[in-house]
Amino acid sequence: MDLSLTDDQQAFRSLARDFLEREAVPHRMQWDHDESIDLAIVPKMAELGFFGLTIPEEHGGVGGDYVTYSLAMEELGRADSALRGIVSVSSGLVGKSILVHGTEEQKQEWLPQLATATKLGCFGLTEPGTGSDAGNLTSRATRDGSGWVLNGQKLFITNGTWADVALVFARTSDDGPRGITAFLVPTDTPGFEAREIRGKLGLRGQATAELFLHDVRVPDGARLGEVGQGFKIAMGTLDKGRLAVASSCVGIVQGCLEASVAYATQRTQFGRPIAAFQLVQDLIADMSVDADAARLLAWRCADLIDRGEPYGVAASKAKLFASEAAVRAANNAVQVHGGAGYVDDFPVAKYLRDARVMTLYEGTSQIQKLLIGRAETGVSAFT
Ligand code: COS
Repeated sequence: MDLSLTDDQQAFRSLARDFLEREAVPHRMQWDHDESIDLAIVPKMAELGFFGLTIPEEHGGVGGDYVTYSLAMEELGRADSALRGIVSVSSGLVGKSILVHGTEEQKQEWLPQLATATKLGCFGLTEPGTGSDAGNLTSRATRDGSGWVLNGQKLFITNGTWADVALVFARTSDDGPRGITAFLVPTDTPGFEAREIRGKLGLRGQATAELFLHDVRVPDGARLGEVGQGFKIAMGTLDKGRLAVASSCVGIVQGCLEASVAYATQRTQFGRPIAAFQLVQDLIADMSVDADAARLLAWRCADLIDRGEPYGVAASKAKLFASEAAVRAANNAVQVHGGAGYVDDFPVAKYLRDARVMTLYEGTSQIQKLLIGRAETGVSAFT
């Protein structure tokens, strides 16, 4: 489905698809079994421009608009959501936070490296005691002369063991969300430790870690934005992150649709391809509608960003719908495949496992509904 995409947007999409069909699709099951992608693909992805999208050329990126970014995230989701996470966390959540809130010095230090993936970033917001209630986080940053000392723990951090820099949100006063400050912490700083979390249901090729901060000392120059501005930085960045997750989910739905059509048209039962049965077509039709609807919601959000319009609620709607659609489509794709869908001979079991986290991270479906509900009613469920 195309909606007046420019030649450049279409060209990037087909370049991305060809690359991922060649470099990712043949290996994704192995990476999934190994619980690690082969990191040799990262510089190749960077060469194609995945990490530099929407980061201006003057900061080492390749520029480009958010519709192109959405197309890239969709292709990554269709191929392997574990790869999408590396890009959208490192150059998305971390890179975009620096781009919007960083000093010139911070931009020069980090953006060219994040945009070319010579360095990777991770986003340290979630803690063992605070997931949805991010404004209540308890990691602390205390003044120490001209710098800061950070202590605390972070949980479920994508790229945690691979990252060179962690964007850490820590409490600098007891003033709820207004008492949080953001810091760019090089991961080789003494006292910083990342431990990999193994045995995830999905996204097994992607590093997910627990972070421990024991008296981690950073200069004041590591502070991103003003003291007390950290929660707003996190929320603003997550709005764009939600577009990335939504687009990636479009890719999962699209992948499930393609796999189901391919299987249903060659698999015969009762003397006919199972695609001929109305109940199988029912499942496939739902996937097709979900792919279109989720894609249009993601593109609408991307277009709003490109036009400089408010996009937070559009991001929540896209993320809510697309993530739920990805779980639905993957579940139905396994149904179309029958027993064959329950093993790794086809991609649909992995799609189902990978899809499951999409309704949880970067704001659960319930949080997205409350944000949409607040926008519609003007009444907050959080206060
Ligand atoms: N962009 C910029 N600023 C924002 C913002 C956004 N998207 N959302 C909230 N803010 C600001 C508010 O304007 C407010 O500013 P003031 O202090 O000037 O009034 C401040 O942040 C605190 O806002 P509030 O207390 O109203 O918080 P919210 O109700 O907006 O946020 C929820 C509560 C639950 C919505 C929020 O904590 C959330 O999104 N939680 C989910 C976290 C998440 O996605 N975790 C996943 C981590 S990554 S895997």
